[in-house]
Parts: sequence; C-alpha cells; structure tokens
Amino acid sequence: MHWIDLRSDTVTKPTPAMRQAMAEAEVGDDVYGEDPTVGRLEALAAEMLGFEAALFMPSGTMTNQVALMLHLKRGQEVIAPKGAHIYEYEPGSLAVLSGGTIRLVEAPYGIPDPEAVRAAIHTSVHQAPTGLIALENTHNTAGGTVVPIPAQRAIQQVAEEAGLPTHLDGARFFNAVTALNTTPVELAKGFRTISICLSKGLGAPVGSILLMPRAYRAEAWRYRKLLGGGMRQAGVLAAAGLIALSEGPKHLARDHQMARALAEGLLRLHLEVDLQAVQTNMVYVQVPQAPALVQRLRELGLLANAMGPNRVRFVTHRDLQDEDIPQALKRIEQALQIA
Ligand code: TLP
Repeated sequence: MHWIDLRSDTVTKPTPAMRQAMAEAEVGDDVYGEDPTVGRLEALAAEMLGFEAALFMPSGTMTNQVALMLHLKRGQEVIAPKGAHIYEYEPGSLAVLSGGTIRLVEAPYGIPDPEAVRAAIHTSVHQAPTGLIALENTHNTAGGTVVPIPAQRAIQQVAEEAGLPTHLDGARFFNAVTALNTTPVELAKGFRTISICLSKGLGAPVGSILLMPRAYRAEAWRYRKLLGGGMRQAGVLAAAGLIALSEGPKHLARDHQMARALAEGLLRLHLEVDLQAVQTNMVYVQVPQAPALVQRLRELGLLANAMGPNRVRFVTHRDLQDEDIPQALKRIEQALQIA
C-alpha cells in the first residue's frame, strides 16, 4: 500500500542532499561551543531574522520552554492566544520548568484582540504578575492561520506600553512569511525572542533555533544544558538544518496549494471545513467522531491526527507527491461511505 501521511509536517524525511551534508559535516563538541557547523547554522538563522544571537536545540518544545525560563520569574504569568502550543501540547512544561502560569485570551484565527491582551495584564498584588506576552505564527490549533504584521505590531505595542517582552512561537514562521509574502526580518520585528523549527515544513530531521538578544545567550545556553539539551557533535544535525533553512522556505508555497486543494475537495464531499482558516499547510475538519474516522482512514492507508473528539487535522508537506491529494480525497470519500 502507498501510505499517505498527513499527520504533520514533522514526518518529512531528510532529502538526499541533507543526508550527504550530514555525512560530510565538519563537527566539534558543541557543549564546548566548538562545532563549526552549528555555529554556521546559528549565524545564518540570526542573520535571516535580523537577531543578534541564536541557539540550536533539539526541539521546538525546548526552544519555547527555554524562552519562557528566560522571561518568567516563578509565579509569573504569560499571556497567550487560546490554543497556544505552549499550553496545549507542551505537557505541563511551563509549570514544571518556569514555575509560571498562563492566561489564554480568545484568538479567532490565532489573532488576539490587542485590547483583550491589555485587559489581561495583571498589575495587582492579588494576581500573578504578567511577565510575558506570547504569540504563535502560524497558529497551529486555529488551523495553521497567519497572524498579519499589523496585528502583531498592535500586540507588541500593548506589551511595550506595559514594559513587557514578547515571545513568538514561530514553529512554522516560514509558512507565515510565505503566506504573507513578506520577509523573515519584517515578520520577526519587535519580538524579544522567537523560536523557529527546522524539522517541520522546512524538512530537517531534527532541530529548532531560539533567536534572542546577545545578552540572553549565556543564560539560554545554561538552561539548555540544565534541560539535557547540550548536544555534542550536533553539526551532523545542523548540516541538515542549514539546507532546511536556506532551501526549505521556497517549497512551502506548494504545501499551501496542496492544503487548499485538499480543503476544497473536502468541501465537495460535504465535510465541514472553514476555508477561511486554510491559509497555509493545514486543514481541520469538524466531524462527529474524529478518532473513529482517523482509524478508518488508517485502514485505507491515510494517516491523519484526531485533535480532540470532533476535529481531524490534515497537514501537507514536501514529502507528498502531486497525486497524493486526489488519492487522499478518494480514501476519505471511501471512509465516509463505510461510516
Ligand atoms: N507541534 C506538533 C504537535 O506537538 C502538535 C505538530 O505536529 O504540529 N510550536 C508549535 C506551534 C508546534 O506546532 C509544535 C509541534 C511545537 C512548537 C513543538 O515542536 P517540537 O515537536 O519540535 O517539540
């Protein structure tokens, strides 16, 4: 059977060019700061996003959590959009690692109302003091939706007026850059820290990068070590990351087109899809019993994720062939007939 894997863009496998670069990578012990390939990757990321410093880590969960550790004192609160990955899918990490709490604000299509963010900021001694405002671009659980630059700026303005830093979970930052037809530097402006993932649509096997001011890097380095994220000859991974970062973004437009074609096909099957939310490489479908549908799809060779009892998520990525989307739609139609 030809499996079609639409569970996530994390399932992409390293390309032959990445494997070759990995095999030939110049390496050193990165815990001593001596891996030249990691150094090159961090320098490229910092330059591309217009940041002073960058730090390579094993996962986006770690880059997000190190950022939270940098920004929050114990007992402080981070304000984040409803559905934020740092809350929904980083399993209690905020509480364990930073000793912080979170306040979620309504965020249709991943975009919080700046006035709601302002109102959520705590200053009273009776409340957990706000230490950080976070955004997610693209916003995963809202549908891979894009936060436009003016909306980001309005929230950064609120943060600035309150003297608070901002963090961006940019796991799919380059999907947002592509959808907005902007530049990484433009989209990155105004955030104190940004986490980007190389192992999603960009296609690297492993790795995320935290962008930050130079003054933060020594502490971020210490937190990464504290979490067990100090990697030795990590240049083997960074070599693939360099290709992902420099070549990966140009493939994302195709991923977005595939998602749109899939969404339109699903609508033709009379499934409930919010087409307005299909802005990048994700399609969420509202169904009565998501886990049961996912199971039937698996039996037909199509992998998807149930994100809750009534939502199925399909994610497009570079490892899909052109015929996979029409084929996926056939399998979905078949699964619905069995139901
Ligand atoms: N998200 C995964 C799952 O955890 C849901 C996925 O398949 O989408 N931020 C965002 C917005 C993410 O979507 C993810 C991964 C992460 C951070 C964490 O990245 P990793 O998996 O590298 O820890």
